[in-house]
Amino acid sequence: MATFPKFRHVASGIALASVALLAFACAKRPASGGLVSADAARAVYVAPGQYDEFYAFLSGGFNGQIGVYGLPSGRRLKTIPVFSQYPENGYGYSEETKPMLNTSYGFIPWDDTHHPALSQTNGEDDGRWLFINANNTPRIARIDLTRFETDEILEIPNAGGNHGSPFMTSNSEYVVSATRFSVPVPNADVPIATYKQNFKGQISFIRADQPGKMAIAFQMLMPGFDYDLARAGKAKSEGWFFFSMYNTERANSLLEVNASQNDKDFIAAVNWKKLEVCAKGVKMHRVPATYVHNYTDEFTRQAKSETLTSVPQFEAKDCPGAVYFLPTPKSPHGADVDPTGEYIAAGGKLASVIPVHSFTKMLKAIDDKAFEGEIEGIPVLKYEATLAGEVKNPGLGPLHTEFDGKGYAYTTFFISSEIVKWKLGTWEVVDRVPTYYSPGHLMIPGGGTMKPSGKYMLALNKITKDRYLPTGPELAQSAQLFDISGDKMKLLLDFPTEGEPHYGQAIDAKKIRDRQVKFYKLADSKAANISRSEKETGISREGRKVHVRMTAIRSHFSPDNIEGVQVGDTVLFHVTNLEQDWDVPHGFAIMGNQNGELLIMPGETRTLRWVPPKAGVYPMYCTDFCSALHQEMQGYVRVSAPGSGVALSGVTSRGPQAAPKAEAGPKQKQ
Ligand code: K7E
Ligand code: CUA
Repeated sequence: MATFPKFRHVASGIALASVALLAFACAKRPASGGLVSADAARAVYVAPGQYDEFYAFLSGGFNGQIGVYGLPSGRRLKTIPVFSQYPENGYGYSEETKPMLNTSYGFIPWDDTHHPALSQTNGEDDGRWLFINANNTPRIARIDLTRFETDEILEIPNAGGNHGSPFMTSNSEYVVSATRFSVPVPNADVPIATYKQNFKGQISFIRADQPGKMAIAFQMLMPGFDYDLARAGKAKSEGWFFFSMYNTERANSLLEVNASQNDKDFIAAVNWKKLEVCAKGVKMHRVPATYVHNYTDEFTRQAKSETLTSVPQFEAKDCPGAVYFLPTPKSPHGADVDPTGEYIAAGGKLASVIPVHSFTKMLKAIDDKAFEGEIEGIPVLKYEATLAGEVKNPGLGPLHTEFDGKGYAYTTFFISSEIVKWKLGTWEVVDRVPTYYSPGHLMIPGGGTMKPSGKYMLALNKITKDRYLPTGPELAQSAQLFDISGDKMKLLLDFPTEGEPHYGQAIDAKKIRDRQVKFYKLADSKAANISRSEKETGISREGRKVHVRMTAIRSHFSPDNIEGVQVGDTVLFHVTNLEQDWDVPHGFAIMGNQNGELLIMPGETRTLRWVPPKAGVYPMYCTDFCSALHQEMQGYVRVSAPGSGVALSGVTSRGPQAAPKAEAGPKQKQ
């Protein structure tokens, strides 16, 4: 989504003068606090000790993470770091997790996430995995929902801005990546002014159904437009995918004006079953491309990076009958498919209607060759030939639509700051509610699948203005929960979110909560530097590298007194958490460590790299309050000058030091 001020500027720039005023007027609306009744409070109250009914996963936008919340309470349960380092648990800082953030551009500690997508079975969210895109440096991540951890990241070559991603097919066969920016393919040093000759759009289909084996099945080159969002077909449109796009003008500067010239842009209908057939044929080539695939092994818990050197690729025109353009007014953003697979609703950001295409009519138009032309070999269908209907005067700035499975659609309106409910088939608006303020996506659990739950809807708002206690120049983004079980939408709750919640997914908690990994079995671990007991710990030197294999268990480290480290050494603390019980992580930090802490799950081994800068004694301790004697869980590392004769040793003393404290205390004073 564009930022608010920019959006307003575009809108006014195209003579919707009232729009800017309206946006401002919305912001001035009185808070709705008084409208929310005690019934609403009851509807979202989850009593102490009770569980929420749904897990919600909201993208963190520019924080590169995913926030996990319970619904209906809105309680935040966890942050899952995906594309950003997370010092709280050492993700991207520990030696085991650093490789997850490798790319062909080197190690990257940040990205921008927009669209979480749950894995599906038979068109229904199944709760196995969650995928999400990195928007800036194009990548897709897979999160395992038995551990709520990022396990795998695949980079997408020949893309610039992985925005239309990672939308999911009905049986998790593929997630897609549609490039936002067209770029030279292969990327090369060319004048930007040669955009029209040299820049290409690109859509990738990524195999997603086997952990550790995400791979680009095929990459299709498209005309040099900007590709925005996507949805898989389902039920009757199973086997198809729909991509929205803007900038069919192929502008490369001042897009807010130059890419708003055409009356209609397109939705691309892509028959991926047909692409699979073409991909097997002679037209597909493996072309050179450098990109990185990162994967965490389940048993070593060590992430590994592999660099790939080619990608299977073909031009859209080389697979005739697989791609069609559906003219769609005015820089469409969302392209959303209803649960029956018949209707494809577009969010024309600057359009005054919501156009809805019919899949059945589209097939007929293709049969009848109802084309109005073609672009780079891709037929353009006639607007009237595929149009099912238009929702008239729905609001200003339609963006995204989801469905309740009861014949209704819900569309967000960014500019007029509201959600509009309309009926599929008759296209009449049946209800509207204000949101506070300016929603981007909305989310109904299962609302993009064949089986929406139809009970709650969450609006994901961009702007909060006066809704919460102010916090300096940057105010929280927010989510608002609505009850959609009846005829009228009812606001129940709003809560601030972590980061910008572009889009979310939610799923019946039952599908996830009973499958949680509670700890890692020490017996099953294949971690290279594990110590399965205190007896297996040890300290060793390998040139300028010192390996400390140590253990953590309530409430001590072993060893906890380490000597013989020298300035100029790199110390690798390989800490195994010996606990074999749920919810007993230990932390590890040493004074002056140049990275995040380690947070080590039970049975897991994690490694902290430390380069001590000067001689002295360095305290280390457990950072996670793990027991009554957590505060005693501490130790020292002595660092000596280079070449000093101090022998390398690591001990935990169990004898004399355990003498009664009353005696030891006074004597040791002075
Ligand atoms: Cu509309 Cu990136 Cu899906 Cu933001 S996107 S809202
Ligand atoms: Cu271990 Cu605190």
